[in-house]
Parts: sequence; structure tokens; C-alpha cells
Amino acid sequence: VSETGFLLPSIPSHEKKADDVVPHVEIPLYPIPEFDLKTFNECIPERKAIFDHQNKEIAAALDLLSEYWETCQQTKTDENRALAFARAAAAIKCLPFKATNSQQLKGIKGLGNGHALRVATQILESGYCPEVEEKRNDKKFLSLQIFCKVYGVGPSIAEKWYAQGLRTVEDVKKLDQQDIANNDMIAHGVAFYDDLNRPLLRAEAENTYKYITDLAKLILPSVVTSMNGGFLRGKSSGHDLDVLFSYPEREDGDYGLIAAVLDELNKKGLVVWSRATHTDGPRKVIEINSSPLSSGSTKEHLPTMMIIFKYPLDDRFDEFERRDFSGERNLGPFQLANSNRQWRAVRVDLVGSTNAQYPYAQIGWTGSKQYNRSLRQYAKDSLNYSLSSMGLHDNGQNRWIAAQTEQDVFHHLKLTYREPWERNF
Ligand code: DCT
Ligand code: MG
Repeated sequence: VSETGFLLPSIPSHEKKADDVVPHVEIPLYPIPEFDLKTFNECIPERKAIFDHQNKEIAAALDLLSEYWETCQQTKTDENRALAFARAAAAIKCLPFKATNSQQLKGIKGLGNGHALRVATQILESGYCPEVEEKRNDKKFLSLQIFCKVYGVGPSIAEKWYAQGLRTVEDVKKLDQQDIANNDMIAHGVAFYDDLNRPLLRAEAENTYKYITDLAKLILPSVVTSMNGGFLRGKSSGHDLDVLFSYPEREDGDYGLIAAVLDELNKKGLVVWSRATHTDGPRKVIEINSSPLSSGSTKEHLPTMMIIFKYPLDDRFDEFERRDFSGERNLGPFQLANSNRQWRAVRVDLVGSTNAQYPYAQIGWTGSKQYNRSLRQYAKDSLNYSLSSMGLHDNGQNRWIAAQTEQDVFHHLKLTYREPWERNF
């Protein structure tokens, strides 16, 4: 590579003769002339990653290593490895051209010049990386991966089950139900394993979104809602539906709306299981009333109703919602899953935000997870700001920064606005 970023053609030495005149042809290093590595490295959240990016094989290899270390994590070092591979995969997803030459992978911030670069180079040059294949087929990893797909199970429970000798989901289903009965989230995760691991299609998500938000509008006509998560980023299927609600703060601190929506769904018998996060009682979900402009905390505590929801097998809610589900009410998760039901279980998150939090909540709940990480890291390192789904805090001046729209948030962060489908890091 020449110093100006061009590839110099190499001529096999046996073809070189003393009197050969070597033609001076310079081949650009990058297939798109406007690509500038320095600019690409300057600010990570300025990068764009669309879902259909051009280097899927490399990104998939790095994502697999990230998943391996996240799933099999024993130590803080393993967790850091998972994060480093996720960062490397994100950098690859942002490359605006299809890499064809390993020189093009050098010097990319996020990919680094160590382990991840070696993996990327192997995939690029031979389409094969022995380490990736070895990990992909690692027996323990395969078991832990299955266990982590149980709703409510993370690496530590997966490791515990593995240590008990469990290997497959059938083994987990055979667990003495007492073993998992004390955690009703996991009990439902096991009972509805097949339903919850079937991808939720966009049409099904949109159908559910419309049903739930129509219900919310009957309760509070002024509510603003959005379907966030992977679907907003352009994915055609996902593992759940993420619905964000925005409504004014209420004087009494009982923000209520997502609890009221859940109540309605419960009355109709459409809820298999639910859990309110950050609650101290069934209807008292904390701190929605603490505006990001008045609270000193940047902790994530938007109230969230995590739901396992009954989705009609024929995709039609009109008749379905009028059915009598009272016979299902007292069944345990395994009885319910094995009953003759006309629905499939799908995961839905209802997230509440005040109008002031909404633009920040939208960014946080749009993701991707890695995009959020890079945005928050950049805000901290470059601006001494703390960014969360609650708001943006200027730590230097100790003040919250208000925003009306997502565009405002990007402006406050001194970043070019990126559309949700450009945030697929
Ligand atoms: N999120 C985050 N940090 C996490 C988990 C989630 O910032 N640890 C954000 C990013 C996306 C959003 O919340 C919704 O999360 P998921 O539903 O888990 O992700 P998704 O991108 O919607 O993916 P999927 O299609 O699998 O639902
Ligand atoms: Mg989602």
C-alpha cells in the first residue's frame, strides 16, 4: 500500500526483467473513492449501518464470537471479549463498501488490529475461520445457547443447568416443575419455549401494535405511541414487539396508562403472564413522574410492562377478543401451553414515557443495543454528557437538556441525524 492509500500492483519476481519498464498504475485501496478512513474513525455514531450491509459473512463471524463469549462468560474478561467482538462486528456493518482486500480492514476503529482483525481477514481471504467453526460447534456453547433462549434465562442460570447435567430443551422441560416454579418468568419461558422462539413477523407485530394502541387511545385519546425496536430499524421479523407510549405527567404520580392498558388486556383474558419492572406495587410503577429535567439520575427506569400475550392463530382480533378465556385462567403455564388453544404466545413490552422523555426513550428503544452503546460512550467521552432513555444530562453544567424530537437529540449531541434503519450496528 502506498502512503497515499493506493494499492501498488505487485509483479511476480520471476517476470521482472532488469530493463522492464514498470507501468505506474495505482489501484485505489477502496472501491468507493469518497471513503476516507480518517473521517470514518473520527466519530463512531456518525457511521451508518443499514440492515442489508455488504459484509455479512465477516460480521456474522464476529457476532458469533461475541455471542459465544456473552453466553459462556465466566469472568469479566469474557464479558469484555463479548463487547470487543460486538464493537468489531459493528464497525464491519458500517463499512460503505464490500471489502475485497484485507488491506481495506486495517486501521478501522472498533475492529482494532488484534484478534477480531485476524478473524475478519481469514473470513475475507478464505471464507473460513477455524476458531469460529470450532466455537459454533462447541457442545457446551450449543447447550447454553438453547438455555439462554428460554425467556428469563441468562448466562448464569444456563451455566447452572449445564452443571446439573442438562443439555437440551427437552431436558429443561423435564425438570421437576418445582425447580422452576419459584420463578414464574422462567416457568413460562420453558412452557412456551417453542412459541416464543418462533420469529414474530412484521405483519403480526403490526397487527398486535394496532390492537394494543387502539385500546390505549380509548383510555387516553391524546396518547402518542410508536412501534420501536428492530421493526423500526427495518427488520422483517423479531423476537418481540416493543411499544412505546408518551403521555403527560400526572400530578398524583400515578402515570397509570400502561398499567391501565394491561388491566384491559387482562380483563379480556389476553395476557398469559406479565411483570411490571420498577414497581413497588401492582399499580404503583415508580418515577415516571420524575421528569428528566428535574431528576438527578440517569438510570434506566422507564416503567415497562413485560407481557406474554395471546396472539390469534388466524390473525384476527375482532372475534378473538370477544371469546371467553375464563377456562384458561387457573391453568399453570405447562397446562396452558399444552391446552387446545387458538392462540400463540408472543412477547410484548409496553414502555411508558412522559412527553419530555419521549425523544430520548425513542432513541433508546429503537436501538440497536450496540448503536446505543456507541452513542452513550461518545456522549460521555466527547461531551461529558450522560445519555439514557430518560434524558440527556450535561454533567459539566449539572443540567438536563430538553428535546422535542429525536432530531433535537442528535443536534444536542452535535451529530448528524440518522434514520432508525441506519442504526443497525
Ligand atoms: N436495548 C438496549 N440495551 C439492551 C436491550 C435493549 O439498549 N440491553 C434497546 C435496543 C433495542 C430495544 O431496546 C429493544 O430491545 P430488543 O427487543 O431486545 O431488541 P430488538 O433490536 O428489538 O431485537 P428483536 O428484533 O430481537 O426484538
Ligand atoms: Mg424487539
